[in-house]
Amino acid sequence: MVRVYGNDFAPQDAEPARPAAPAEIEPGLEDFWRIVGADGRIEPRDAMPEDYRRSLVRQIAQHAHSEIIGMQPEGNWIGRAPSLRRKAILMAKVQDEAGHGLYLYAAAETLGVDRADLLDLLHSGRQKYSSIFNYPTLTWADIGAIGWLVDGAAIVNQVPLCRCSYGPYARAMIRVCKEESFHQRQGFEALNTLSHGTPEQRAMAQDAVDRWWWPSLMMFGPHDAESTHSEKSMAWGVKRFSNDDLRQRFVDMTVPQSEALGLTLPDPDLRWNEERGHYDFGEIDFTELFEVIKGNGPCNKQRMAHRRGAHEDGAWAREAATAYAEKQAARKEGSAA
Ligand code: BYC
Repeated sequence: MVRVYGNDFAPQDAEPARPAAPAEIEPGLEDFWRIVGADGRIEPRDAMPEDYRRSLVRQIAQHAHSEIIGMQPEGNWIGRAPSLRRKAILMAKVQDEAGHGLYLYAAAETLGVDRADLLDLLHSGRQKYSSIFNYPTLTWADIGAIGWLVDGAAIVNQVPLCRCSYGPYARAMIRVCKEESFHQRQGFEALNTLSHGTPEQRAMAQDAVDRWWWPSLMMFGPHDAESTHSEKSMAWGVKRFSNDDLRQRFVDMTVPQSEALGLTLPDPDLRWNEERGHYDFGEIDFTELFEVIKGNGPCNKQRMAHRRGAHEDGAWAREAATAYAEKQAARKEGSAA
């Protein structure tokens, strides 16, 4: 079992049956399907279907982009954190997100792509990043709500990815999940302080939860029936659970936590269903998700402009690192001669 601290989740306990391998296996891919069928790991030099490789590049790049764009809404509050302690914690968290981006770009590169090209695809709008980072962080309580809800949703989505069939992605996710779990707890703790504080602080915490709840549910993607990649991704052992199953898991885990916080989740249809053994919840506005994905969310333009600017401003650091690496390589060559 993959153990993360906080929202422990043993995904294999209830993993659904995997769609079968194709009836006719392409010559040369017998080992791929044998390894996937036996729950083993595919490594970079192993033969793999071209659409498996392409789909992984798409998902891992999108995930990496989400991590680095995800630094923006939280970075917005580093200079305005209410205490030195909160500021130090937030800085460490935002730095962790940059690290997650790096692990993920490195994992994508094992599939034969270059991170510079992936960044170009992001900057030109040809690759996506998570919808959630297109919402603004209006008050300090948003930092708590992001930690609790957004990182909470990320953990539920990502713990099963620690068991995904592609070795470098699965291994990167183990460390990411441990750190996300820590982030989720810091968000809960920050929000707990506010929800048990003055009436104004409590109102601020409730307002943040009201704004972040539905976008957090959208992070899991469209309903299963509308999910274009799920079927193949599950047959390949990349996705282990469907979008709707993970979303349900998140709701079930979060409702008791909201009760501990003394905050209300903004859904009048949310109630325990004894028969199903799960919480029922209201309809998600998927029109909003698709509009945000298309670039029409409240902060898409701002996020992309900032990202492109940061990339241009960082050119000198990339040039310096390349020059240093070349110098080191030349020195090594010189001493070997
Ligand atoms: N936002 O067939 P589907 C984090 C797209 S990082 C934008 O179900 P799939 C964190 C989807 O790409 C959070 N697009 O896709 C960081 C596809 O479009 P394309 C990111 C979305 O891949 C810092 C189309 O809709 N987490 O949490 O099977 C601080 C159809 O969807 C979204 C990851 O990236 C969305 N929400 O499933 C704090 C995890 N949902 O590509 C926290 C890894 C769907 O065909 N990724 N789309 O044009 C995954 O698990 C899966 O890729 C998803 C989607 C569940 C997101």
